[in-house]
Amino acid sequence: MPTDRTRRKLLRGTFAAAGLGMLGIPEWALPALAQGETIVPFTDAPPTFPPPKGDSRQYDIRTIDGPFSPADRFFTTQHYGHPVVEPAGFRLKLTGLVNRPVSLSLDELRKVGSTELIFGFECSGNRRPLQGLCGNGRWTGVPLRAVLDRAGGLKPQAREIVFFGADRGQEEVEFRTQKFSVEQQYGRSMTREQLVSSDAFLAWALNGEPLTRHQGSPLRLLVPGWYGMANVKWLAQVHAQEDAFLGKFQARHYRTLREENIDGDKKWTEAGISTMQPKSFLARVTRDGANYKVLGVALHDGTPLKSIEVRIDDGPWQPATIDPATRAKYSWKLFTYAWTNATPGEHTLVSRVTDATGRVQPTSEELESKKTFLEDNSQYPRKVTIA
Ligand SMILES: Nc1nc2c(c(=O)[nH]1)N[C@H]1C(S)=C(S)[C@@H](COP(=O)(O)O)O[C@H]1N2
Ligand SMILES: [Mo]
Repeated sequence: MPTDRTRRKLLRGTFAAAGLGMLGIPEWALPALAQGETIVPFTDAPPTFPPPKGDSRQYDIRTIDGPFSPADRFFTTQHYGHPVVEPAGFRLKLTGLVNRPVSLSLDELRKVGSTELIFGFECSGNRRPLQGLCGNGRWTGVPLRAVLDRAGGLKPQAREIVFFGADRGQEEVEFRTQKFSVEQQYGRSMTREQLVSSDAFLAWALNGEPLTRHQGSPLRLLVPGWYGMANVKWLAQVHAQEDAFLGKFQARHYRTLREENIDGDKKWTEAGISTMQPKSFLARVTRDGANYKVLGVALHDGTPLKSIEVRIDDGPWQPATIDPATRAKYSWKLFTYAWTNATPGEHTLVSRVTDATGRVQPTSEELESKKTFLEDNSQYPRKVTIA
């Protein structure tokens, strides 16, 4: 008997294959605040975003002014700081169980192909109150499979593909009663099946400009539909191997502990983090005269969405409108809701997203079986006071 989770995964796969793709020709893009429009602040959480700290930066989602997040405001986070990788001497190494190990310069990669990918993602730790570890980009680069072809493809024994960044740091590895301090590169892996069914992409530009150091210059991996940790920045090496990769950021750091009901038994499960759970949250409420407008963000794994809805207080769920400029399969989705008849006093506003496989964004109560804080896609009610 498949568990609920594996069944959902199967369903999701089917729909993802049917994919909406890039259907929409953008008809409108959400503007910055229009003249006469003012922000109605949320009263339930600190209204200020922290200034960039060291190498990390959150995206102040109240300032969203178009489908794509500008490179100089794009959120950024990583474990070992920002290494400097000179584009001139750069080589991407393809090693291990590939038919013809190669190393490719940026020019050689560009000759393999150059296409665009619209992809919005969040860090798996993105959550309330700020929800600022997310962004949407128009990336330029080449599909990973075309680059693997330059290495003659994967050998039959290759079962795991490991992606190493140029950044490294000292880590403690515990083994029973022993502890070792070892240098590790940031490393993430995908199984061959995950890779083949993904649209993994190597990007050298964001919104038409070469990647900044924050964004992983000169080259980064993007795994559309997956949480941020998969998008290895400062990509240095792609290594194919037979064994599972058990590096810290694969095997330990990015996982979720849940209490699950499996065939009538309560079981504690730990699972690695991969694709984004469908999620939405409100970015701001604005007022123009007597008219109120709600703007929100939805993030998902590329499975078509059935609906994004907004609810005011105890009212019914009402459909929100998705900005057609964000309709691409892996784009984040921006949505608006025109709030008419707002009455004076305090109100609670919340959004939820439902995808085509029937997955509904859960409430925090429904997510209580998830014990660790990553993958928090719970509905996030916000309060505003209407004067
Ligand atoms: N090389 C490298 N890549 C990395 C990381 C890292 O520490 N090192 N952090 C990952 C995590 S956890 C996230 S959320 C994203 C953040 O991407 P951004 O800084 O472009 O927003 O980068 C990912 N790629
Ligand atoms: Mo992350």
